[in-house]
Amino acid sequence: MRIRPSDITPEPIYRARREFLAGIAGIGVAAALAQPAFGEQVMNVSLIERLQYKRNARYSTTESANSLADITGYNNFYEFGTGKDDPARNAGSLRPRPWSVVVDGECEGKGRYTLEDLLKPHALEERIYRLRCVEAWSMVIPWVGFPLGDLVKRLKPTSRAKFVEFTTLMDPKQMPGQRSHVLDWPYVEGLRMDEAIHPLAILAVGLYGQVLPNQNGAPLRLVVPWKYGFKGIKSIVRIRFTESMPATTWALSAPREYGFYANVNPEVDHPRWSQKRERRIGSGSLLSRQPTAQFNGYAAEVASLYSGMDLARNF
Ligand SMILES: Nc1nc2c(c(=O)[nH]1)N[C@H]1C(S)=C(S)[C@@H](COP(=O)(O)O)O[C@H]1N2
Ligand SMILES: [Mo]
Repeated sequence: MRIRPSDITPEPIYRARREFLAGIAGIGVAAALAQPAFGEQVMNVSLIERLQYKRNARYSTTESANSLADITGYNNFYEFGTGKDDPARNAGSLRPRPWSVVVDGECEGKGRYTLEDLLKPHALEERIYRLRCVEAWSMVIPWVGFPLGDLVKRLKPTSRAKFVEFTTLMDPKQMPGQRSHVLDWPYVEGLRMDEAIHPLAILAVGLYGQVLPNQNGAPLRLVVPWKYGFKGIKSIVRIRFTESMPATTWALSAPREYGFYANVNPEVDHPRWSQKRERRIGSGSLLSRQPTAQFNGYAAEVASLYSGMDLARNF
């Protein structure tokens, strides 16, 4: 991994993760590598927090990844404030374990799953994906996760299921941003079924080889690399299969600006700014502005999902 000494996680975050790991040991975590704890004594971060996974080169960009400092220090997670540095400062109050996910709606696999049970059958992969925020900045992130489609298959949607809806935790005690009505909480996102089972769509549980930091959506978040970042809902507590299109948070909040599809599209400007270019976070000032690619560079894989659709109307 390309973790530099300067990227080492601050101790409080690290401690929260270690507690988290104690809860999910045995589900792909390198539990055997964990050393015995002595009170709150600091242990070797890279050994204890590393997840077991295989790299997926086929679905990874060769662009160089952003630093862990960029990825964990420049975030959108309005449940912890609307500033880019608010999540890093405030997300310590989130308790990502114990955690469970309710599955309901049009499927056979309804029920409440502990995080351990939800993850158990799924082998983890590292995939280095571009993330393009609707605000015209971008990053490259080495996620660790598994295909959402594998989970969908396992939950056996009925023939009536046309969409998958995801919901974030609602708990103003853990998520102080929910005390302000900046969005209609809880945060909800959704995908059409064919999008959800596309092999590029993943549920992430880690990044840079370690469990997700709270500010990046611990313990479980969606990553859909051909869509604007806001589709990548964090800290998921509910997965529901529906017949009709889910009412999603940003589309409800500003329907002229944010649609259900939210495919990255340099041809369709946001009403208040252009989407033709993007600023790569962390790169030198000369090269930091670069053109945005159709479907964020994943057109060869996903354009066929939208054949026949007017993408200027279905934005
Ligand atoms: N629950 C929740 N999920 C969320 C958001 C949010 O505010 N709340 N922000 C979204 C936006 S706009 C982006 S760009 C990505 C940012 O993910 P990152 O901070 O891990 O890079 O998370 C998305 N998921
Ligand atoms: Mo975003």
